[in-house]
Amino acid sequence: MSDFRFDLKATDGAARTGVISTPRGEIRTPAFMPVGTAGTVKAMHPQHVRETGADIVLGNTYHLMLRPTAERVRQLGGLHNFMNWDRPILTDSGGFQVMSLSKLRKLTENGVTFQSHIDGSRHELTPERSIEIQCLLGSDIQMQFDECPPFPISEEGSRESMELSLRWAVRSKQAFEEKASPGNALFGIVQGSVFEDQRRRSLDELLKIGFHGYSVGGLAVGEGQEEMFRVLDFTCPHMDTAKPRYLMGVGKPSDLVGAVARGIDMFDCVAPTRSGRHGQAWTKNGPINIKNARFIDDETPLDADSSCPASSQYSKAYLNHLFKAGEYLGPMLLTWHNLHYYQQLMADMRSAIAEGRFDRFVKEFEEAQGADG
Ligand code: PRF
Repeated sequence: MSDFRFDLKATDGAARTGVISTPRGEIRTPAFMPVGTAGTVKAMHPQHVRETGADIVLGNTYHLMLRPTAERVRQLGGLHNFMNWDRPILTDSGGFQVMSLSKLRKLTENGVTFQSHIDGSRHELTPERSIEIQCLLGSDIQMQFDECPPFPISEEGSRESMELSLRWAVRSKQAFEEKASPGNALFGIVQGSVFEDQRRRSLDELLKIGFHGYSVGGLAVGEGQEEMFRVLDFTCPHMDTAKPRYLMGVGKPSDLVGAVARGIDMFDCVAPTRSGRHGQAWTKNGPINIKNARFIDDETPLDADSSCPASSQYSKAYLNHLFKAGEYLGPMLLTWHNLHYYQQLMADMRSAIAEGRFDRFVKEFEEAQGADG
């Protein structure tokens, strides 16, 4: 069986393009990972997810441990078999979702206890249990257990949280070494809010522990794009150039372009799927809301030149009708279109970097998108 590996193919300024190799297939970077929280990329068939160009999808420890449970997924042949997706899966470790979704949370040195948002039942997640669950699911790329502090947070509060995440990083690595299968990978997560010295310490300590890749956590939590880019500006230059870099929970298209320009290789975000279900579609000229009355008689498709059926074979008037009538096909088609738009954007960035014209690409992207992209 082949190992987990990252090969950098080309750089252009701080931007990078490469390939992550895993036993379940290759991931071309910069990569966008559609979010498949509960064992499904909502409103999408797995084969269509693949046809948009996705090399990997994301799954969530938190949701799957509650329903149908990690042990049941294992019993049913693992998450890949369960959801009929045979390519790589990255799983988040659960802490972030506990903090945003569960009730009555209690954080201690050992981990976090909480009540399920589904039925109120009590559960505990620790670094050891999180890694055990990610192994039961059969995750190819696992995340360390961490705490994502809110924004804004005091310097002192952020430091305590960041130090706790570092101690959890050590325990996550230990558990991973005991439980994981050959070819699996574990990523550390850099925390430290918007504080340069804390980000630096977090990263330096994670580098000493040693991971297959490094995530930047604690961003896109309300600080705004400019502040997020400022944090990337002082964090990315110190990251290991030989390892993949993953910006968690980001973002809209302009976030992706700006973060790739600063050296990020991997992203996940609910934006294309969630906003697609609510009627928002990304286009070459920025986002539109298909429910808007101006589309009621618009016979043009979202993108006539696209290879994606959802983008080229249905008129805006029809999509507008589907949403107004509350038909399932509306959210399905817009999700499909948005995921294709995102994957095309990643493919375009990979080509631009490989051909040494990324600066020009960024300028053209910004001109075409307008303010909301
Ligand atoms: N930690 C983890 N998952 C995450 C985040 C984090 O900080 C974020 C922050 N945007 C999204 N998902 N484990």
